[in-house]
Amino acid sequence: MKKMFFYIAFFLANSLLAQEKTKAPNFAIINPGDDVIAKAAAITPSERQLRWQQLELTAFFHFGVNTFTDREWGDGKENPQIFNPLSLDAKQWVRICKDAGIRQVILTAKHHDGFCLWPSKYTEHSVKNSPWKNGKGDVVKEVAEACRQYGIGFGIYLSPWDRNAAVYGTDAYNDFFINQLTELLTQYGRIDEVWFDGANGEGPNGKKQVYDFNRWYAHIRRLQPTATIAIMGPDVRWVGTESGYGRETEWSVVPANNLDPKSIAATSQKDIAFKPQGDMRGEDLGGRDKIKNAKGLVWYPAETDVSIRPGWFYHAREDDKVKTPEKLLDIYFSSVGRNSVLLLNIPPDRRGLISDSDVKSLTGWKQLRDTIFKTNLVKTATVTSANGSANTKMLFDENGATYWTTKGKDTTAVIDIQFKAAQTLTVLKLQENIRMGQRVEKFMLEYFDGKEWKKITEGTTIGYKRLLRFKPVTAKELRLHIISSRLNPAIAEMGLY
Ligand code: FUL
Repeated sequence: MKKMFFYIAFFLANSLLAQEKTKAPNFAIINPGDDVIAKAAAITPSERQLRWQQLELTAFFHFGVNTFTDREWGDGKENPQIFNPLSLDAKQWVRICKDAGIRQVILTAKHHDGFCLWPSKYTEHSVKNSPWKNGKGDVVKEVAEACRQYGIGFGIYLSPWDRNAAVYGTDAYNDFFINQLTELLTQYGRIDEVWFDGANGEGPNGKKQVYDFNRWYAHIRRLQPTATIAIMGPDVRWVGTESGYGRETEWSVVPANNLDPKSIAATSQKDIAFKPQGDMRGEDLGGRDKIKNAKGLVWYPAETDVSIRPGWFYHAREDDKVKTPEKLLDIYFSSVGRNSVLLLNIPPDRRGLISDSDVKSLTGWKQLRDTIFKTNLVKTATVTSANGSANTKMLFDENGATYWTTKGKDTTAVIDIQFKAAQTLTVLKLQENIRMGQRVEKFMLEYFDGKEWKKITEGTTIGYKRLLRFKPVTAKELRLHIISSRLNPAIAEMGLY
């Protein structure tokens, strides 16, 4: 009996190990003669990237001394005495986000002014020298606890540029930064995202700071292995604009010039731990033309950051400039609906509360989304496909891990949708099972008007999620064409609303 247990345990341990071993890396080195298109199509996100992508909606809280000086960028010379949010309620912040469907928040633990929202041991420029809670307060702790209470993710923004630190501009700053990271990554439970922007200035010595990013990444991987490192980091790419509007063609697999075998050998991991280098700002980053001569490819998905107000920090004068629910909806379609994660900034005010105007917009935005996406009409249709797997139910089982695909090596497909009675439609939703990679390059939706087939809408990439709005169409019969795909398309979800 004992022996039997031993064998079972041994077998289980081995199969777990095998699973771990077979998990594909989130990058590929391209060698001469390789089929680069097939290789690109087989690259999949790391576990942490997959978790992050599924969040869809995340929020930023820009809060700090700038909230009290009414500025966007502080110079580090602020008197900590100005920081006094008398009604600060982090639970209110997080509850409002949760009610709006947001699944993770990122707090500016330290912005460019160097003022720390936690009582860091390494600087005097922090909450510990403010009148708020007699210097005993800790905003990072309060937000982290609220996130745990409401069951949403928690991330930190730690500005590399620090206009207060005396050591900025010297090697010692990299140690100082590691110390601050250590405090944040060890004292507040699980951290889900670490967000670095690229701002870089000169220190008091007149020298530009050289950031030791690779050392910081390794440190984060060690202390918080499940955290995504965003923007100036290996896991998440900046979409390239702060407008809220991402690319129509958005590939999560992009070329990386610095992905040579030597740099890969330096990371013993399957997921890269350095920032991929290449054109991350063009209109199409991963199309066939862009990858045909690539030496390396990496899964590096886009994040779209935008503020609900003109500025990143709260300014009373912008209370009447809060984005409307309709504008936020448009941003939703143009970020989440374009294979990106939305990072929406909602800055708390001087009281330490999210103001009414922002709450009103967020509530309206959620209502608009709920109304549009209430019923997926595909669920009421007969869905068939001549060259695809018979199990078309996978297309609307609300499970991103199951998928419908084509037979043999077919990279094109036609999916027929037949309603019992004509339906009026305005939105198409498509999702690929990105656990298989990102594959679709071109698709088109059409309807039968009684005489002929007419195009409703079309697109290029799908990725994790693609949403397309169109003028209302009333039809009984529709067809989705997958016109081009890198390998067999693996469609996880389809929706019509
Ligand atoms: C930028 C900063 O300079 C802005 O103040 C803001 O924090 C934005 C999200 O990142 O780089």
